[in-house]
Amino acid sequence: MMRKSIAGLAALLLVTMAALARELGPAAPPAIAQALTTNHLYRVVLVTAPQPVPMGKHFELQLAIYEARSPGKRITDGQLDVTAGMTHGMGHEFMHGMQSTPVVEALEGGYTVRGMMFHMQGPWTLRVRVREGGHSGTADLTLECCGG
Ligand SMILES: [Cu+2]
Repeated sequence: MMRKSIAGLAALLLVTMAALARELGPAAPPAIAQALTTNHLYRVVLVTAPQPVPMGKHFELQLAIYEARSPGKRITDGQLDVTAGMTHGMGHEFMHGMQSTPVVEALEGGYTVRGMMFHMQGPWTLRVRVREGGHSGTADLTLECCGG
């Protein structure tokens, strides 16, 4: 009898917590995407992105760059060129880019990308070129556009 009521209480608590979680929205941080540059020199990590990405509005991203061979070593003094476009499943080349020009700023050991804007529903490719100490590498990450 006692055990049953404890189980009942636990179930009630779970239901309450689930309801609360629905109300507060997902507790988990935004999905983190990452990719190695094609030459395996750098790991490009998408630290934050709006979830969902807004349609036809400016948004910003936070990126962090690590040395691929020493996972803990951040590249804080690199130059980042960030572009985004859609390949429409036609390979590597963009069928079109964005209608905005993103600006990258190195900030607190990471990189803030402002002025991103997606104007079409579907998977976008975020193409990040890292330049650092005479080396460079390019990585593609996928960002879905856009929330309902
Ligand atoms: Cu498109």
